[in-house]
Amino acid sequence: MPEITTVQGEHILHLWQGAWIAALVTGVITWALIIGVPIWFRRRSDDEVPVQTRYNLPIEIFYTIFPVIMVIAFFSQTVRVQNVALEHVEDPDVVVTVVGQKWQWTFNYPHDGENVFVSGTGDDIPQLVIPVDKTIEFELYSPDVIHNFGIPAFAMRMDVVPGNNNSYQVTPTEIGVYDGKCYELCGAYHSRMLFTVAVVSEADYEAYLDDLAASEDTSSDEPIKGGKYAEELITTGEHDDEHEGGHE
Ligand SMILES: [Cu+2]
Repeated sequence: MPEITTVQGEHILHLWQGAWIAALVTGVITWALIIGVPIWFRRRSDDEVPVQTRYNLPIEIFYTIFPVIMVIAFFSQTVRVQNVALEHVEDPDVVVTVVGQKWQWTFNYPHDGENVFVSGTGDDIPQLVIPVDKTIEFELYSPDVIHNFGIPAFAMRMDVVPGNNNSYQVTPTEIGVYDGKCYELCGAYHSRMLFTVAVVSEADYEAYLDDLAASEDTSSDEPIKGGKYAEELITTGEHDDEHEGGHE
């Protein structure tokens, strides 16, 4: 597993580690029985027939109840962590509108009542910039097909479904740059739906938004939720100026 750098991701990491430990303990006991029983209870001589036990009530009760307890434990821990991972606090510090379009990402940020954004192309991998130690909500939009917005260092990903606006929140705890990509096979250039995430200080975050707002190419009234623009860039290498909010 990569080093996990969000509050929510820590819970997911611990669930994964706990599940592996529980599964390995079960595995070791099971392997010991599979290998050990034929050795311990083998026929040792022709005169001596092994005990022909028909049933053993305590063992049967044990191996009925114990797996049920395991299922309950796995299930309840999964639900508990899922609730943490999907928790939505009422007032996230930042709401980023993430658009997965064929075949790149657009990141929209609210800034002084306006919208600023970056939009990637197949050749130009975009960077998502978010402040450290703040709760960030990603609102996921797709104008075309199902994509999946995932960041391994956050131990989180979620489908981006047209017409069904999914969202999740993260609280990054460490400044750094992390990789992200589309995790849902979405067409010809799926493999180029890469992006990076820069977790920065709040001052750097504000400065970044100011930079975007300074250019008409990266600011707009409303979040850019359409997708055609990036598709054209990939297939023709240039874009048509008719599309609003485009940038070079
Ligand atoms: Cu995709």
